[in-house]
Amino acid sequence: MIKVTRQTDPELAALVDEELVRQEHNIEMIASESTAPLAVMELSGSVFTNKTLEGYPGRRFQAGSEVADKVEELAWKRAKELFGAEHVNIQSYSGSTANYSVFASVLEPGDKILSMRLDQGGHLTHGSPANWVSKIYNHVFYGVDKETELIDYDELERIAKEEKPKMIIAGASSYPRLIDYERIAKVAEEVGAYFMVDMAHIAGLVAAKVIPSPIPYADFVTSSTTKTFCSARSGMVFCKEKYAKILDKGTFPGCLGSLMFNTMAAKTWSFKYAASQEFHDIMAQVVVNAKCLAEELQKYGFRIVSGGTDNHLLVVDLREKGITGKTFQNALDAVGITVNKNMIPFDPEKPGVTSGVRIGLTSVSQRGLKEPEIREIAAIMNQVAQAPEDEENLKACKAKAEALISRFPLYPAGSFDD
Ligand code: DSN
Repeated sequence: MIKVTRQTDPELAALVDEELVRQEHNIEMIASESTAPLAVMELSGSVFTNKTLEGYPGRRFQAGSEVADKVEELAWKRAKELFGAEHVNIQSYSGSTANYSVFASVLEPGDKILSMRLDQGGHLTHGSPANWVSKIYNHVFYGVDKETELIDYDELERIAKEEKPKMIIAGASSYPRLIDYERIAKVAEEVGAYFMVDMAHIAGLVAAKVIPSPIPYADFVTSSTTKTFCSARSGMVFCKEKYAKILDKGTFPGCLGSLMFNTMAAKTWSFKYAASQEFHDIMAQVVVNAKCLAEELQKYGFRIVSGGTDNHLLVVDLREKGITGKTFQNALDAVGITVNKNMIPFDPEKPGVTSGVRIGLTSVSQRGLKEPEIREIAAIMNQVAQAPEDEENLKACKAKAEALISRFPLYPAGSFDD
């Protein structure tokens, strides 16, 4: 797949090979990652890369759009059927720009947004002081209950009634539980706010109908198309038909420029694939595997935030093990298990250190790992946690991790032979 690069830039080709080997040999458990199917890789590098296009089918600013128009219309049809949505806009380049395009469509500078705190599971683009949106809008936040570590819906409702936000956002980067969209939609209606759900992390599970969909309840649903959706690095936005025109105008020309038609083609393929039995079965196994890992780690004495998981990820509180998220992340990395350090709710540690790690099950489930292998991973994780700086221990764990993952190829043999 990189034949020409190999001939023209061996130095770069070698780095691509090195990354393939890294992914092949590692147990990838970053919750926002998945493995792109080969068709997604092909289409992401297809001739649609060459086409500059702005606007919408039938209303493009550039000539020569007739083929691209058919692709975008096919994507709309497939995406709306898959998610049961009234309207979709698939021009976003990512989950972040999907969020920006909704803000650009319906908010004015100074408007107030109520969203989930970043340090309790929310997302940077929902109003973190570190993100540019915080310079434009006013942000207020809800969080989780200290005891249950579930979203504190009573607090959310109280803040919404006091603050009267123009928009309420649900959706998170590290929340392992289902979200009560119906309840938040009711609050939004009562206070006259738009209700937006960012389903970036869970879009694949929603598409496969293994967890409930926010689409019936929210005015706008945004998403990236990587993560559990397992497609190109890109984005999408769904909305009710009554907001279709305002969303399209807010997306282009309101927020974005010319299209990335290559990834749009890849997403179009994924909207078909995500309706397949194969994809459904993988997504169902993702949830089974996440629950299995949570239960196994609990048996080894790890505390799981909120007591478990309903989706593709879990957040592990390491304080009882006497190690930080940073230490555990680095030790696991050394044995070939890739996770990320993560704040736990009310974390006493700094964001660069943290008391927890976030673990995602999408990539390993795509590779075919099931409960027996997940139990092996839990045992390796426990062994790592017992002596995370002992080189002999890490060496032994690495051998176990490599032996395990070598039984489950990342891609079918020969996929990248030039
Ligand atoms: N928000 C980051 C994550 O969840 O890992 C990237 O999307």
